[in-house]
Amino acid sequence: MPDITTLPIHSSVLDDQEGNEAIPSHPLGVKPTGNALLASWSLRDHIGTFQHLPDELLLELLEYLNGSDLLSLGRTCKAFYAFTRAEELWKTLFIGSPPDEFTWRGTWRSTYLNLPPSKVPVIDCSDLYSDVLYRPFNCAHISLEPYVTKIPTRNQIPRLPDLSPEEFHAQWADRPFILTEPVKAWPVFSDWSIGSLLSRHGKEKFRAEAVDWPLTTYRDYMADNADESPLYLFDRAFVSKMGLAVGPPESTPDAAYWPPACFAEDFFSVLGQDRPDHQWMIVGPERSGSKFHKDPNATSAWNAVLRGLKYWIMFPSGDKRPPPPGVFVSDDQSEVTSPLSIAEWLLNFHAEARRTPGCMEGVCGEGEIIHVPSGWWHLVVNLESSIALTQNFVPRAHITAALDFLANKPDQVSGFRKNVENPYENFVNGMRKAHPELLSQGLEELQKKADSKKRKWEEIVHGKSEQDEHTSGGFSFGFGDDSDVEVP
Ligand SMILES: O=C(O)CCC(=O)C(=O)O
Ligand SMILES: [Fe+2]
Repeated sequence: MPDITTLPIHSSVLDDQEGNEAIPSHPLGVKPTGNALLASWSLRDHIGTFQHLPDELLLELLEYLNGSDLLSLGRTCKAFYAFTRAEELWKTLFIGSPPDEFTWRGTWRSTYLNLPPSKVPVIDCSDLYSDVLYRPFNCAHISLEPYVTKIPTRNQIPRLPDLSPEEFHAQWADRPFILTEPVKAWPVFSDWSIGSLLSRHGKEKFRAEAVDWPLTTYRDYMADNADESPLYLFDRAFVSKMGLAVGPPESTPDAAYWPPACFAEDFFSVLGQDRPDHQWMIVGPERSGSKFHKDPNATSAWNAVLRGLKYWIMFPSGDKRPPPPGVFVSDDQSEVTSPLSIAEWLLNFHAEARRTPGCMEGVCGEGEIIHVPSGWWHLVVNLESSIALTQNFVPRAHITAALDFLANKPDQVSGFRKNVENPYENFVNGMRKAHPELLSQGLEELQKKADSKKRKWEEIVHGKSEQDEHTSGGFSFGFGDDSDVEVP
């Protein structure tokens, strides 16, 4: 039974309820499934036995075909033509065997097949009704505006000109905030634009998710793609690739940028060359972004926007807090599933998220920098093409969190080079040499935390078993209260 509530009936002719711009028509004219209820026939009637399969399964079957098989199938009828045009199929084929040289041609299919626009026929598939084909197109065109405006006052991420290290440590290490001033003094803030980066580093390859592309190719992609989740350039080696000097201007000749004073202290620096990945250049078109996640190894982060505009939505985490709406975490917290694209999450969960206690939202503009405290969930979407720099760090307030993570979640530790065998030991040794007192404090806090968990656990087991002895005489675990205790 088609779910006509999931997508608007022939939305291309309707403005949405908020009066935002209408979604344009699907390039092949495909309409949401609900429209089939008003139609006397469908192109799907002509795919023989396959018409008995749901669209999701059809598309999954097509994932087993190579490029030439997809082309052959697409020639058999209009419905299969529309199905074999699904961009995800061609993106997977392209990424599975990327050619050495290619020209970005506006879609993954045209790029994979090296088809100029004049060779892509316009075929009318307007008698095909399929949410599966229409949804990615719809998500690539929704207006972001309703989600990123009218932020309730209680949710607004505080905005400040700047903070001293003392203010940060005393009051702000656990709170998101935006600083409006320090980045404006960085040379890269005045120098960098897509154009200036292209002229200096156009041929250099940068990592964008699973591919390494020359910046010129990525620029072509940014300017002309219709992806629901645009490919995001996220390069951890940009400092060496671009020959940048990073550090305080007083001590670093020709410094391109430096962490603002309040973020300068970073205890992972005791790891030297063995620290995990910690700095990235991030470039992406409008609608690109990062799905909900927490930053690695219990680090905090700053993220500075040089060009563009980013919307942030964040939630604190903790033993007793559920993950953000629409995000699922395994019992041991090791696996996070955010199954929806950013646009689909906005459509389905943003309203609930905005009402959820703890939610913080803000827009970080050019020359501004946001603080992401250790352990906070965040989802980010670019409202314009953007260039940003980000760095992860461990401030003194979160030394214990970092020790705890490295010691107790070794399977989730990430970003260290393969030859680094024991990050926890390295961190403890580095701290012992450089900051012995802070290390003792951190280890003491860790011990207290472990003791308190153990106590709670024993209270539950012991308390209940005693009670049970009085009642039924048997033993049982009973988590009657809402305590959220991990078994030590
Ligand atoms: O700018 C963005 O997309 C956010 C990046 C981010 O959250 C991260 O690097 O962990
Ligand atoms: Fe992040």
